[in-house]
Amino acid sequence: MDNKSIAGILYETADLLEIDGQDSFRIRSYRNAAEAIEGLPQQISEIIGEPKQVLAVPGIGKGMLINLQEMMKEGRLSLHADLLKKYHPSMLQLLRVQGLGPKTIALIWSAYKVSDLEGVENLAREGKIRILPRMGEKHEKKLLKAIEDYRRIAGRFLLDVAERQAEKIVEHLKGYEGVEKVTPAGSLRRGRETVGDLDILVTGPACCDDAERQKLIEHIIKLPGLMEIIARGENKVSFRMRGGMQVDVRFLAPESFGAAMQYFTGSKSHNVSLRQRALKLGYTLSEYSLARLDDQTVVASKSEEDIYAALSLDYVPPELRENTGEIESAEKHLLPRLLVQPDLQGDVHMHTVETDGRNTIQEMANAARDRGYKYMAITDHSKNLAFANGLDDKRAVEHIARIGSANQATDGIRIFAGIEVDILADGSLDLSDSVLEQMDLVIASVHSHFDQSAEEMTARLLKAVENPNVSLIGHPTGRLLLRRDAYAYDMDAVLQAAARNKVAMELNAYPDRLDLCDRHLRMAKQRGVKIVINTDSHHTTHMEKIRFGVLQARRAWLTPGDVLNTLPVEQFARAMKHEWPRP
Ligand code: DGT
Ligand code: CA
Ligand code: CA
Ligand code: ZN
Repeated sequence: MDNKSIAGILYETADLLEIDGQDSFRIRSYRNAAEAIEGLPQQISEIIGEPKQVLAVPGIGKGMLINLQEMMKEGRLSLHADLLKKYHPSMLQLLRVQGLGPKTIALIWSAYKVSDLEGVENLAREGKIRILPRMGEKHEKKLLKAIEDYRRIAGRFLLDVAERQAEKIVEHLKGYEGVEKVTPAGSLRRGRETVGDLDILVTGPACCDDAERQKLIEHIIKLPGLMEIIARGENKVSFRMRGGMQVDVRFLAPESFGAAMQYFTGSKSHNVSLRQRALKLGYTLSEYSLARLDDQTVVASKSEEDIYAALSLDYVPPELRENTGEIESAEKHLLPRLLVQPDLQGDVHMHTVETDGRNTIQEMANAARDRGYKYMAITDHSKNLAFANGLDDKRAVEHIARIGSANQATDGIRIFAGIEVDILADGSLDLSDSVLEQMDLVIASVHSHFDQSAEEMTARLLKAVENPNVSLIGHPTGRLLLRRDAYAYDMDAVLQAAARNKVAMELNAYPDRLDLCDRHLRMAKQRGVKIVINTDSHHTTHMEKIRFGVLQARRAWLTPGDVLNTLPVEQFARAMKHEWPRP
């Protein structure tokens, strides 16, 4: 353990002691020690064998020495660990919110036993913070603002937010005479689950001359919603939008557009590997061109396809450019035929007005049919989700009948009767087996007790996977992007059990979930687990979110064969009863 990590733990301990209402002298002793250790020229680890030297550090007494010895020996501080167990690790994130100090956090904790960002935000929205002692409406407003800022400073944005922002900018630029091509590059083009900043590339006559470019910049900065200009140069303008997103717009000559697209799409580590390959082949690769090393003759620059071809590589789709084997595969012509949206024949996770959805069975079915789907499933919630008016056994059976009648009455699409049943804390399901048996498909999801230990959560999910009525696990890690972490469990064990039992994993396409994530999807594929891509639509307009799922599937190298809802309807129905197609 280095000084920095030691100090970090001591600071956190001080904050947690304060939340715990301990006396100020004790709290101060932890903060003082942390400060002293941060400023120390030598490492504590080097002098820990000489207690006298450690005690000579101002701010460190006998009690603190024992703490330091424990940290050196065990790699942890039991007091810190105990406090975290008592208050939950999410407390630490709360402490990082500016203006939300230990005192306020303690107050909220003692009143509501809430310790996470999302929970506190909900309390504030419901007006439950203002009624606490020494609080008021103003504090509550400030708190909401602070949480919003925290998220913004954390500095990343959901894919759909970034995409919407980019579309507005592209539209604004396209309306300008002399602009020919406008393309977002960077992480947005790669379909990464969150986006840091937008990288937008522009080319056309308006980019080819200094005076023209300055005029174009004048046009750009009239963009509605632009908050501040960060940098204004010859070939680039950077600005920040209301809401905090930063945008880099770059002006390019048409002849180097392909090289720039390649460079600014990234990822950085893909580019590093590609440049190394270029060097090995006697070329140099830059944002302007691929050129020969000896005489600088340009070999390729107009299009990305030209560049990859000149490097003897198959074209690498942007979603794969993360330097996780795509260059080797492109060289050997082994890149997979990635999933595309038209491969999907249905969307099988949807809610209706019967629980927390906004539309009827019929409205959802019509919308799915309009999208060209051959099948869909209604999967309302079960009773454990009381706030969503979840179904009990009796209502679930009645709902099956309603879905059946809608299916009878509707041409052109098969409506499956399903359920999204809660996986209870002990891994049992929220509805009777005799009811679940009657379903065409059963999605089992965790919606409560997220804070179980990894062992408990693993056992819970394994039990659900082993239930013969379960067809797939819904949003398998429960994460909410930029809001809530995945719950911890042994993913490998669960995937292996899923492969054995032929239980699929969902890729929940909703942009704040994207769950499983690309990395876990690839892991699932390697373990032989099939995927179902769903939107979890609560409204007919949500179905279009499916494309964010397709992007993540592509990033995970998935082909149509890896995804069950590419199957024709009868085969899909069998796959939901553990009869997967042979590879
Ligand atoms: P983000 O914005 O954090 O979501 O991620 P990116 O990938 O959009 O990263 P960004 O905006 O910093 O840069 C855009 C692309 O430009 C990046 O994917 C690759 C390229 N790039 C930026 N800096 C470098 C660099 O130092 N070396 C190389 N090879 N490429 C770079
Ligand atoms: Ca970027
Ligand atoms: Ca950037
Ligand atoms: Zn759902």
